[in-house]
Amino acid sequence: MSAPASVRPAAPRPGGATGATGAAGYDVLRVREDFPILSRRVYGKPLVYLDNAATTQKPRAVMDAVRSLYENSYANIHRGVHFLSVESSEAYEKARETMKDFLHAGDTREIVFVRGTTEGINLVAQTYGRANVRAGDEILISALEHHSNIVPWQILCEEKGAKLVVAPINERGEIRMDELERRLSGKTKIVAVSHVSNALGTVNPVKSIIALAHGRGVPVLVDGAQAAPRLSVDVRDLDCDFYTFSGHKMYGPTGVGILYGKAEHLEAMPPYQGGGDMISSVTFEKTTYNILPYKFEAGTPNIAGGIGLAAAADYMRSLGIENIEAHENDLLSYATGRLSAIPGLRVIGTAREKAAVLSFTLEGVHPHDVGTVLDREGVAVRTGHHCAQPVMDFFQVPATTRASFGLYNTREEVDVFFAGIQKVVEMFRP
Ligand code: 7TS
Repeated sequence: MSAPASVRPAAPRPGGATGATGAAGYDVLRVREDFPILSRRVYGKPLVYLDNAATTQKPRAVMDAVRSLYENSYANIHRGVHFLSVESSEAYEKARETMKDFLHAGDTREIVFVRGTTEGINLVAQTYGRANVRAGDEILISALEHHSNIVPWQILCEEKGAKLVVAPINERGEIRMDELERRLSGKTKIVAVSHVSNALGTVNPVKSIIALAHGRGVPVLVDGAQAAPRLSVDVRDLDCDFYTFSGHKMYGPTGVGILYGKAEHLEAMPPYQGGGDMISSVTFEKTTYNILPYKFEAGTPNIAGGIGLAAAADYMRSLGIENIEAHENDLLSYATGRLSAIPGLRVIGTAREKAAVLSFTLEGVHPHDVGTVLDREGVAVRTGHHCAQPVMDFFQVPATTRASFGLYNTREEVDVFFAGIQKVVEMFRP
């Protein structure tokens, strides 16, 4: 996919410490009021939460949806004829409908509730993968992937005697498309690639990757963990075979996420886990499986999580996904501009299409020290390898400091972050 123009960071605005950044009419100060935790102070300072790629804070709308379920409608779903069970089941299925719309999918049969991205990828590896991958086959990923889009495929390869093939990246942290294309072969059984890199923020051209793979009859799984919180995702336009993401990174609850799969694949795939709800009938001789999507949803699911996730999707749509994207891109370009003035600071990941993530190293200072000093200023960032060790290896750094922006961050917060880094420089540089 050639990312839409709005994915590209806008030019920094001069001076510009204003709450209302990004899209015209996007009132970030108003938005912040929806998130009670943002008024917390840490170490006596206002919280500046810049660890959104790890997880996002929750708006009242999400907490209210979960609370309302437990206060008014809670019972186990799909099993009871009683009033509350019917009401809970209806709310859960309505949540599925909301997530179908969020992804612009065509059918709720294609929307499977999972625990999160990690489970979505493992589900595909263990069902589609196990059924279709044989000794000598290949699975193609990119060098940008989070460990959860590497290890499940390694486990499958080990079991089947298949080979994990990796498309390399360039110095900007972009997938080398020519190299990816060269690695697509008659042996490739699936391509698995992230939509947005969590370590670098690179927005990958997934639509182009999917077209290339489909040209050779190879299905594609997209890890949308970092895309769902900020980009408008249209699975039919992308034509991806699988798309998966986590609720907690898109302002929803933990322990819930979505796996979208084309019905033709889901129909043909064996089940993932066995148990209640995923069956149609059970005898000791033979069990028949439930229809889609329930075939993949064994056991009592995260009922409140699913309903909270739908509330998060509704919340994001009420703000306008394009507005969120524009707002975050404004923050990214503003922050990139400010940080580039600091001597010895190296931005890791300078892709032309980039979203919401600013990873960097500071010469002579370990990222953990940067993170610790920033923490004392009330600024929450992530330091480490970000579960993407091969990316760190490529850039020959053990770790980076990563600031990642969300829909509620402001330019003033970027200024606090910048001042914190200046303090680090003063403390650690002779
Ligand atoms: N894929 C990507 C691109 C991710 O960023 C993450 C989590 C996952 C998969 C796994 O998601 P989970 O919800 O199943 O854990 N990324 C991060 C991160 O960057 N810092 O903490 C978690």
